[in-house]
Amino acid sequence: RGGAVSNEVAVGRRLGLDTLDRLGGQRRGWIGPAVDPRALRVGIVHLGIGAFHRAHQAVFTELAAAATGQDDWGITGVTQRSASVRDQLMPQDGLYSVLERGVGAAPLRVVGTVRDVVFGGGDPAAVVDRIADPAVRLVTLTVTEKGYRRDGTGRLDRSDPEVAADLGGQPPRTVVGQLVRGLQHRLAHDAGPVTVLSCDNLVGNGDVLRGLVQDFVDALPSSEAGGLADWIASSVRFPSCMVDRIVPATTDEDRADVLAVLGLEDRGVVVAEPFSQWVIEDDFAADRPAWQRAGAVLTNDVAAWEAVKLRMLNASHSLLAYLGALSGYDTIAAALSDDRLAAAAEALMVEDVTPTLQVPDGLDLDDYRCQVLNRFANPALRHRTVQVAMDGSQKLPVRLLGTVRDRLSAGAVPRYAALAVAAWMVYVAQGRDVRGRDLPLDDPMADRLRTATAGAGGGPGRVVDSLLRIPEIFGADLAEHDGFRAALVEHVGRLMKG
Ligand code: CS2
Repeated sequence: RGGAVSNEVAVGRRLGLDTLDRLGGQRRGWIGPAVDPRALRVGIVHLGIGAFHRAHQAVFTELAAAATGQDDWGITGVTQRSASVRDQLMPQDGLYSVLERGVGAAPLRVVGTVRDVVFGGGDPAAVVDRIADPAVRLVTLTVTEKGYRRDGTGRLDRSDPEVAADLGGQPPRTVVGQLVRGLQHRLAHDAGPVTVLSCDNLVGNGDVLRGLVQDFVDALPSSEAGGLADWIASSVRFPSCMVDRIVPATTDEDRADVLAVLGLEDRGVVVAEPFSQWVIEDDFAADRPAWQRAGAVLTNDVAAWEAVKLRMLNASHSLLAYLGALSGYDTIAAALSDDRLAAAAEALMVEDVTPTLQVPDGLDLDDYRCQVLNRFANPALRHRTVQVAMDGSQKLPVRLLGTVRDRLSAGAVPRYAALAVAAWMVYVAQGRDVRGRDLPLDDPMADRLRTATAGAGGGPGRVVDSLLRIPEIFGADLAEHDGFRAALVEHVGRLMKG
């Protein structure tokens, strides 16, 4: 009998257009796609179709299409490094569910806006072709900080072997390579103007991406670059935007919970908090989904929103991740339940970050701070400290070092921003929590970081110097600031004692 039951789940009971149809009106505790997936045509190529995109932009896009009745904003997702998202979603006709957890959670929602998934690593030519499709008017991106391949000065890292290979004319493997080759094809086939929208946590994400695309084009032989730079300047826009939703990695328990509600197996489940926000610079080369109908804000002042979000939310998230992981807390919510850590997160926002911000119209910064802390405290999310701790070399400059520089130039040493950086340093150098458990160093610069700290010996001064002298992270200026260094040494010394 047990065998028959598991067969039933394995065969024919997986989420897909037909199995969903067969459920018909039996909808208790979940809602189906807001649009008819079969009728949707693709208008968006999304690079980096991880959990975050599926829980954020894809939902806004589906709700916008439902509000307007438009059927031409389906999404082709590109998975960059592994084929797993394609293998999860394609047998399900692109369908997946969004499981909200926490107070105010909406019912489970099945999303039908992703119509196709391409594995960029396995089929780079397909990515270029999709970007060049005349029906596509938008290319959106969530490729994380490291996907941009920037060097220490923020320009395209031409010493990166994959960037160099893409420049040499290989089928592109890097995001900027995919974009430029796609744009080149668009120009050649007269496919029309397109908007490229970065949705990653970078300062001025649109400007950053425009600059990297420019660097790539400038490095091409003039025969290839001819006309491309001009066409990009006239027909492509790179608006910036601020994205916000906490999306922890999906677990087996999440998938089991969805099976129980839906009665169908969904291998593409994404989990999210109820909160979701999107503030987008209103600068498009062609049309766009009516995202404002789904609650997004279109504005001409994204920079202020972006700074608030990165410096308040992401910075305190990182502080809690490193201090929390070192103290043996597995989740952000558990870290925040420690009064000392909660006080440090609050003080970071109040004392160090607030004086550096220009507050956007209509935002109450005190409310914002309380809301951020409440969101972090959501016990149902189980967002792991080691997940947020990933890629510190890429995240620190964006989240914390802008605050550090602004405070130092105002003549103040930012104590709590320094504490967050120090906690990262101890996380890297020590690699163990108070209970002696290993902490994973998941970072594109991991080897470099390990080598730097391995030679540092035990003392706090040596640990600080070994990392502070990495210019790709700290520039040349911060290593030279005595007050900042002294604050780091003091914190590192205390944290290393446990
Ligand atoms: C987090 C973010 O993993 C991290 O580094 O700080 O992913 C954070 O959850 C989102 O930016 C929230 O919008």
